[in-house]
Amino acid sequence: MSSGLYQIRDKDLDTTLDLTKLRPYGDTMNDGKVQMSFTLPVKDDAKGQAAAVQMAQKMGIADPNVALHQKLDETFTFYVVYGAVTHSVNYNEIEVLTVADEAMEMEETNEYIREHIGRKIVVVGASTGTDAHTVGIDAIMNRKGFAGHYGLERYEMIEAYNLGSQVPNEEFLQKCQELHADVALISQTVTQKDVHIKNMTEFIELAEAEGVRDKMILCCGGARITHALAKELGFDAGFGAGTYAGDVITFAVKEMARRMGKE
Ligand code: B12
Repeated sequence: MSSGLYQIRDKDLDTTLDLTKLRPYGDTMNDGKVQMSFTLPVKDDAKGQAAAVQMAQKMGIADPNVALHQKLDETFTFYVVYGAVTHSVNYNEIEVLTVADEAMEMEETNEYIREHIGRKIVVVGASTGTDAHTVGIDAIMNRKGFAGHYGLERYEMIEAYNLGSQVPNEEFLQKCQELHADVALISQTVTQKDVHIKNMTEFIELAEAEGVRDKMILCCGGARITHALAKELGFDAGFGAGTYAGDVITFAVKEMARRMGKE
């Protein structure tokens, strides 16, 4: 290997990382390189590509390059554009509200429940309101689990009830009461026109009106749910994409123990 190659790399490589001006990393530090994709309702030709370039420039992308233009049909074209963002963010100033408890393994959770709660706990979950998406709540509750993480139905110290999808708030709350739920899990996938916010707010109001809000740990989840949003709506915790059963149940059992003073 010639030393010349290393000299070129050393010269070109800006290794200065400034977290107050954080930028995406492509080939070198701070180069701001990103790749994005979108569809324009125009035909696949040079004019369409020029439109994609302008669109990227208006989004703050410098030197946009159309890496791919793919005809979808006569009047729709899919673009992949590569370029450098001209913006940066101050990483040091970012504060995020997150669930602090580190997820326990299934056996560890069972042991924690035995030791701190002293009985099986009841967990009731559903996709509520008009939401028909079941995969998220199944990932958390189904015995076989998701991506190698067992679901709550498999936990020895948990009685888990998955009520499925499109369960009205009233019915869900009634079932929680009938089953003496310790933990209620609500899944919300569709967020169009903020339908999830309306539905989850309605659930909290209902629980408060029935005087049962504080009898259960209330958790919600879905691709666009954050812990901050959940707290704002009156839930105890919220979980987004990439959540496993261990994440939510660790929070729930530790919160139960905290409330019982048996942490
Ligand atoms: C499969 C699917 C469907 C299927 C659902 C079948 C079923 N049985 O679930 C069908 C075809 C029915 C469907 C219908 C619709 N869908 Co759809 N669907 C999808 C799709 C492709 C996958 C969703 C999924 O299964 N993800 C996999 C799971 C594992 O991920 P997850 O849900 O995020 O769950 C994880 C976390 O969020 C979290 N989590 C989720 N819930 C909970 C709950 C708790 C308590 C906790 C702790 C954690 C947790 O843990 C899970 C595991 O990590 C997505 C697009 C996509 N690729 O994501 C669109 C998508 C969700 N659908 C969408 C839409 C718009 C619809 C429809 C409105 C379309 C229409 N116009 O009819 C309808 C709505 C029907 C209804 N009434 O709800 C949009 C939602 C956009 C938005 N933000 O609102 C998406 C994003 C597609 C898109 N890009 O537009 N859909």
